[in-house]
Amino acid sequence: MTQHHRYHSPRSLVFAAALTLLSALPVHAQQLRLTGGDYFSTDGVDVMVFNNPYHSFFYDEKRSGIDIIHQGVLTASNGCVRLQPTPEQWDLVPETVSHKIDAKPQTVDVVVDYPDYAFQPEMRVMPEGKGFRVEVILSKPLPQTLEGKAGFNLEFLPSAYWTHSLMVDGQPHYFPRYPNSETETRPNADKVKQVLGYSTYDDRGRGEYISPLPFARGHELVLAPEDDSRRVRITSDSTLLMYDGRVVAQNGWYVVRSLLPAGKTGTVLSWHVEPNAVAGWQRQPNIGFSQVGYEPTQQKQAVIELDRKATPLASATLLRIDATGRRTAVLTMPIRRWGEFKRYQYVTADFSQVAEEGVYCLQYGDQQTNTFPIRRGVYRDVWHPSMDVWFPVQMDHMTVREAYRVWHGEPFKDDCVQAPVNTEHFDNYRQGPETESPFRSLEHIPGFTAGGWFDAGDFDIETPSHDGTLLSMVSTWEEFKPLRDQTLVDADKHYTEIHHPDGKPDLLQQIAHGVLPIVAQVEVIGHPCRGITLPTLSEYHHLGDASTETDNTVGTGDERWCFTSHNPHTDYYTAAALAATSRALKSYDPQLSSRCLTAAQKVWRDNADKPLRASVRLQAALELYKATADKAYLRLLRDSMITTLEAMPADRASSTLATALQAVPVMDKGYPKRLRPIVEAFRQLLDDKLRDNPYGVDAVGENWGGNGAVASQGVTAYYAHKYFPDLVGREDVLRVANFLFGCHPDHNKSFVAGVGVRTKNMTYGNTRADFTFIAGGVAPGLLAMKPDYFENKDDWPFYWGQNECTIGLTSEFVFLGNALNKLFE
Ligand SMILES: [Ca+2]
Ligand SMILES: [Ca+2]
Repeated sequence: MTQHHRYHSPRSLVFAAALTLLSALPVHAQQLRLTGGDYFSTDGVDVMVFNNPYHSFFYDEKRSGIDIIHQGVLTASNGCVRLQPTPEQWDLVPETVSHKIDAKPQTVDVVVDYPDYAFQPEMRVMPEGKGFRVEVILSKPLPQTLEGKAGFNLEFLPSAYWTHSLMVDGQPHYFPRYPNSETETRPNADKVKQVLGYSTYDDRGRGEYISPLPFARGHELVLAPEDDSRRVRITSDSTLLMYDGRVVAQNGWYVVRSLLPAGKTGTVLSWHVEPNAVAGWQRQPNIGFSQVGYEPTQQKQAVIELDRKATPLASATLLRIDATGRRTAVLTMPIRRWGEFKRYQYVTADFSQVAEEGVYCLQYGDQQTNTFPIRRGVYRDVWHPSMDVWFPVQMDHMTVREAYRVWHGEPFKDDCVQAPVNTEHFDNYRQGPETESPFRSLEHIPGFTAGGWFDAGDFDIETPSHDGTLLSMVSTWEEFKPLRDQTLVDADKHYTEIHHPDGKPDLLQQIAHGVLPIVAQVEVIGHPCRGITLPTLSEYHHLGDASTETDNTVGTGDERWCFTSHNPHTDYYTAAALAATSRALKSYDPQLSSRCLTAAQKVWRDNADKPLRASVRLQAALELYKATADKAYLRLLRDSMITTLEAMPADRASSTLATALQAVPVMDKGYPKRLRPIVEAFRQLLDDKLRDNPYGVDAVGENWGGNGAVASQGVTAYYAHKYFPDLVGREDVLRVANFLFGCHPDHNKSFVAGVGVRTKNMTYGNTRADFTFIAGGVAPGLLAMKPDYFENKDDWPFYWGQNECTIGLTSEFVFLGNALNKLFE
């Protein structure tokens, strides 16, 4: 409960209210204490100290070092000795050397290492007064090169603090809504190196970089003094400098920093940090339900997420709203306790018995949810925004218009050049000592100025994600034949227009567009490749219209690089995608279809001497058999499909099982009987998930949100239900849909942007700095922080693992959306 009433009450009432509180609650919030040996905690304040080390590949993710979870929200992060005022993602992050949690005397001691500078600062955190103390301890004086550069930083989430005040040594200020603090230019020779020697800054040959200047300085900072849920007081004998990281990177945070002194050892810096604790604070319940609504005949269950300290109520209520706005309670639902999962407890309320069509909402305690429908055909349109809007916006090499808006111009007319040999790239691309292609390093490669999708929020063409998306789209086509046409795609003019039918099914147009760079790889390079991406970090982090990424002129040095290395796994996956695509396009575009099949067969033949023992080879065999009816592929499937699945642990077999189920129509009569025990193990796995958490899916991901696994579970459940309805039911598919549509932890908005009554405000795509969404994109979902925190932020788009939509997940959702309709035909 918030206690804002005191700001507006006469003094006597405040006194009366305070007396009431005194009788009900402890006088003061408890001191921070190490709970369960993991992190410091008190009422509504959790302080994690390097429970989450810096990531070895994503570097600065703003979810490492010292983190503060304030009233259930990650509001401060990156507490650590850092080498820049406002570090960016690719600035150096330290490795953790040691991490000691000591319950007596309640300290956490961390030593980190910057190997490039032989610099190993120690940080010690301990409860102090109403907050905690951080000390930085040096065993050797600061290296000279880091004097004036190394400091202790703690970063604060802009969206949690803008619209709030700030007090600096008692003087009133407010947080800038938009970054407007000052910078200075400094010579590049003075710059602390970034990871792998890269530079995020394009200095246009000026030999200088920009360094932010502080917008406030003092010895006592009080952030958000007016807000009990956000107030943090920081004091130090060292000067506290406050920066706005957004002046150098739009995903920057507000940073509080003190420089480490030169020439000193021992405890060289100490801060007292006091995040406000509210005695007896409890998080508000999160009432999870499907924002899309429900079919009358399906099961309907709200999952309510509660603070662990909360006492569950006895019941919840379902209300119906009529045309005059009158609300009528139509069902009192007994609350059933489910148990604990991560940091919360869960209860459920069932309203399956209500089948009358209408507008409804749920009430638990004094909280009423937004409304949702119960009606027949509720899923009919759910996949339309993904195909009508989201996929068109992802189209590379096209100008994409929607009514008055041009989403982007035609990008990358200068694609592409051969990636140089021996290149380690920052986004998980690498080129070995050979080009493995007919091209020399940096030589222009023709044939890549059409087709493809931006695989996510960045501007690369990633081959494996294209393969997965094409396979999923062909499955959607062959299983459901959706003829929807709401998009104009003019491949010759490189022009796409949203909400403009052109007489051709949009799904086939997307398949034909997406496969172009993939088939070109086999035809021009000779085999599938890792993909095509931006050569430099300063190009890679581009925000804005993709057509301004390069100058669109061949030979000027800003072209994307084609990473031409390959391996049997990518080869077989690509062969599968090409073979599947050849079937879908057979009558729509016979010439492209035939190119795809020729390429698929070539890739298969070229790998004949490397018969990979993996399910991806079986997937390629299945797609090739369906495309050619060549019995050699069928023999391989008959010999290996079941044995391959039997050798896999059930929890890793879900997508292979989907392939095996898709093979049912082409296999012998005895096949379903042999497959049945595998489907039984899948049934067991679904039941295990229902015991793990009340949602019955892998709700929370570790490095990336969990929704990819959730959607994949739904697709496998759909095929399992199709062929083994006695083992896997309709509800096993619907559970996945309910989850994606809002019946999930943390908040109850639909993860599918724009689909449902209340949906994600922010997802991460081409428009990632615009605090908005592109309709139909599916958010990655809930992302974990060790040991028990998870979240999906919806006021801050920039966490890629939470909000960066991908073509793979969104194409799986299109399949599921069609499947939901099929279930109720
Ligand atoms: Ca169309
Ligand atoms: Ca160029």
